[in-house]
Amino acid sequence: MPLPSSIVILTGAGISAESGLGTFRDKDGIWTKYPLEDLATPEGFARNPDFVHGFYNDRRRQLKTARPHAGHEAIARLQTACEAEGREFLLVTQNVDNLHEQAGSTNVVHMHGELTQIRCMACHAVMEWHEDIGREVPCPSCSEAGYLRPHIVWFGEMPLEMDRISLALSHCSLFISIGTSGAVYPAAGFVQEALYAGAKTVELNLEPSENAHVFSESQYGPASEILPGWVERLIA
Ligand code: BJW
Repeated sequence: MPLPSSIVILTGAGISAESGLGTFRDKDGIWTKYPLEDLATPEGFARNPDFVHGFYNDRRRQLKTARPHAGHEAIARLQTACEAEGREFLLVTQNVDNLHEQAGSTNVVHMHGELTQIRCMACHAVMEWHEDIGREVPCPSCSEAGYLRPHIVWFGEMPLEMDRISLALSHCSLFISIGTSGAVYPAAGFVQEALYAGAKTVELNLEPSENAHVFSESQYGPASEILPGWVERLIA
């Protein structure tokens, strides 16, 4: 069977769980330990920037030693196979880590931003950044101190590259959702957009997500175990 003409993959925190990065809503997830409204909203950052910088500094440090697993690598292999056959392929991740890139994926859409980028609220420059940030750090672009923030999409903010995602969904023939609970919009609504386009919809997750009933095919288990075989069957 030929590969589908246009594939869109959406990944969430579950794909990075076996690389040691925490998920949000699972038992022991990040939002069970920390208050979401203090850490993932612009209002929380305005109230206590030191707390929010500390949270993202810890996660940026943790990312330095995190490595991709067989599931990330399988997605990168699928991209290579699609591009070799002239198929369209878009990987959209809600994750702010860079494990897909470490595994070899390219042109990844990070719709919720990236841990290794910062943004200046004074001059709006977005810059690569791998170290800790604090209020005392001046912006490398405009030299103002106190205006740097993580380049992360918090609740109430518009996710990034929505036009590119919507265009890909509008004509995709296969939509695959991996390691996401389906609790956060607009990402949770992508499966509906893919269905409107007539796509086959597949969920690969540890357990059924909030949207499980909408998918035409599903397989449940750890991403590192189920993805390699699923991708090999598609490529074969
Ligand atoms: C495994 C596994 C293994 C575990 N193998 N699987 C009321 C109704 C509808 C919407 C709203 C509403 N009120 C407000 C809204 C909008 C709001 C929203 O959705 N809120 C909900 C809580 C209801 N959304 C927003 O505000 C967004 N912006 C927005 O909507 O703008 C307006 C707009 C309008 C129209 C069009 C477009 C835009 C912004 C959302 C920002 C989310 N930010 C965060 C934090 C920042 C990133 C960071 O710090 O890392 O992003 S929140 C957090 O949740 C993070 C994640 O990307 C996101 C999704 O979580 P994810 O990835 O699904 O993780 P989990 O933990 O939930 O699930 C993990 C899954 O993996 C589970 O299913 C496990 O089973 C599985 N798993 N181990 C495979 N080994």
